[in-house]
Amino acid sequence: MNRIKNKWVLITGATSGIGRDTAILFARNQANVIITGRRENRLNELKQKLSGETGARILSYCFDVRDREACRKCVESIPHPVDILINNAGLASGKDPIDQGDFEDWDKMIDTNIKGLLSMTRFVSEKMRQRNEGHIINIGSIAGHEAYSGGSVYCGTKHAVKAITQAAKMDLTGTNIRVSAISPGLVDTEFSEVRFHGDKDQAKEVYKNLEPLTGMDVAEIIFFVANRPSHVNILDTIILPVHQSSATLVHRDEE
Ligand code: NDP
Ligand code: 8X3
Repeated sequence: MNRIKNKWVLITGATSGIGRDTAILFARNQANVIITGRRENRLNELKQKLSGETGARILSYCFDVRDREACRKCVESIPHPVDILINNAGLASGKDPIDQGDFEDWDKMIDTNIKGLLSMTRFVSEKMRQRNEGHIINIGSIAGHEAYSGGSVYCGTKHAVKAITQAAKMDLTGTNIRVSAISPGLVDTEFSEVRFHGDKDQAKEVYKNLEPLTGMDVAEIIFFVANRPSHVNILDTIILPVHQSSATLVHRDEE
């Protein structure tokens, strides 16, 4: 059963990876999709593709989730109530040990993964409470359930996403608003290239001799979580490739 049809779904970070595939999947399932991100050319390309292929109504807003006023302006400009907010925009920047971490990397991760997600949630949830309906879906990570060396700040931000999800669910107790987290392991997107500051070779090593998840694998789980009957709230889901068993335990085929 498709309960998503005609819903308005706002996806942050829809220019790449999980967010882009989620936008495609929801549009193919007749949702109206609001795509956001900082790269305007990619937003335009996706908007054109989805409008042409699916006939879904697509809106796009180009902004940085670290800019709180831009988040406010986006939410205030949307001409329809947002039924589902998918807080997906996020990144890892660097993988340095704690004593060598780069403050600029740390700020980027904290300001995007925590504060950006909070800004969007604050503005959208206020309106959801007024309507007594809605669904907030936060993209967490296995790194929000476990920590690993070199991930002190990234894992810290994703642990924060887990805590924010749990507390928001409690704050909204008694309303019809649902709150969920999606916590994937290794997904082959632009994530590792961004983490290693554009070093494609280093990024490739992350997925070497292993079949990672795809953005669409995760999009399908997001869709499943969003498409439950209105009395069902999935609070979290951990999704791993079959050859990944924890944040750090990965089996790779021999060369
Ligand atoms: P990608 O790098 O492919 O996509 C990240 C998206 O986030 C892009 O659309 C990017 O858009 C957007 N984004 C990043 N920073 C900002 C910002 N400041 N303002 C607005 N948008 C921003 O990576 P993924 O698809 O893998 O990542 C999506 C989410 O999934 C992230 O939260 C990540 O932490 C999480 N995740 C990823 C995993 C993986 O292994 N890939 C595993 C578990 C979780 P633009 O640059 O145009 O702004
Ligand atoms: C991204 C997955 O394992 O690199 O959240 O932290 S991992």
